[in-house]
Amino acid sequence: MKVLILGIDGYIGFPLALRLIDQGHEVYGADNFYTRKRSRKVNADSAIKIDSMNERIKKTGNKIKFYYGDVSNPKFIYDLIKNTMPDAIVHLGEQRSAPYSMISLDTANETLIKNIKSTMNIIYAVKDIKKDIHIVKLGSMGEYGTPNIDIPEGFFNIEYHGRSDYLPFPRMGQSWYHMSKVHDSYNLMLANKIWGLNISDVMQGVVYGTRTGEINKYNLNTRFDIDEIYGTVLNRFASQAILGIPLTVYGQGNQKRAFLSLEDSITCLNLILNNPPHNEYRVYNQFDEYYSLNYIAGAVAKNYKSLTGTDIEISHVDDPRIESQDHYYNPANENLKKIGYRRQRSLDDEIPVILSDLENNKKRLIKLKDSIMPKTKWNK
Ligand code: USQ
Repeated sequence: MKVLILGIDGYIGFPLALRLIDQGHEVYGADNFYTRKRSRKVNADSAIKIDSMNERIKKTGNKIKFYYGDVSNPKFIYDLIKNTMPDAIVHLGEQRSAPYSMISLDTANETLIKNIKSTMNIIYAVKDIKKDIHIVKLGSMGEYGTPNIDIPEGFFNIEYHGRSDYLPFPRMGQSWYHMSKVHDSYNLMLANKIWGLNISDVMQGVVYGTRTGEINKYNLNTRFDIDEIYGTVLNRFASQAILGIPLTVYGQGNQKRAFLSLEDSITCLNLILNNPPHNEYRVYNQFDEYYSLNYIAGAVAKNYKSLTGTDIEISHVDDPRIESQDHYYNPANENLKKIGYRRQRSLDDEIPVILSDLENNKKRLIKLKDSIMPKTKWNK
């Protein structure tokens, strides 16, 4: 398969590229290093050192063909698709931080406009150049919000005033970032309806971990963010444990979120690539299990204690976000299981590995300490 990965320099993009080259696929990638730049802009950095893209490519034996550019630029996307003519495009090239999108009007607009534009560029370029390309688009479980009913995969049967229909499940993003993904989903749905494009829209949960089989094999790290803007919750808790500071559970900690390991995330994307839809808009809820934030904090503290014998304090800081603190949560994830997904790495498999990788990077962690406490508030 010829696969074009947009956002190949990112946390998920790079390990996905390694998995695909390892399986013998032809891999093309594009990035404009926005995450590296934006992360420096908020005085943060990857807690685990990563190589430059040139170094990365060299270490894979030049198996990745890389294009530098911005996915929100239509000309760049049209040229890229014409030059590579891929079988599949994996779109991971969007601004991916909810807190970043909530800093100011500028960052809200930047997130909404660039994210939505990038997906529209892909839709039109695929329609105009090669209509059978499989578009794999990274969305978010956060698109659904936390409704007081079960969450299906994209669509559900509904009865209202005596009539029934099969409709998109309501989407209720809780940040401008999540709203940008909601808009993308509707745009992709429409593109499929009008032009019959082949689309897999992936509602991914919160990813954790430092490693995959190929990261180990090629000895090539992926980025790992721990700051209040780019770090995701479990990765942040693990770094806080290593720094000996209390874990920052936001609010009551009864908020529930869907999670999966980095290894499982890459496996799921790989399964999706191997099972292209035909003229279909297909939604996958991509996660392994859902947990409360208190459970996640407890799992990090428990693993830290069994590795070091030391207790870690769990603190409850004022929630900087506007989110339900205590709610029903029951999302489905049957579609990935139907195409063969089985969990490979559980929380307790992965947390000790993360803690040990972070211990080996403690000097870098100490330098990033000031970026940890939440400063970006939703209702500022
Ligand atoms: N949280 C804490 N303490 C922290 C950081 C976060 O309690 O130190 C809480 C947040 O309040 C939230 C939950 O943990 O309730 C998840 O926050 P997060 O920062 O780990 O994840 P989120 O902002 O939702 O976004 C991340 C990725 C995004 C992806 C999304 C999947 O950055 O790209 O789409 O996870 S999901 O959460 O399912 O929407």
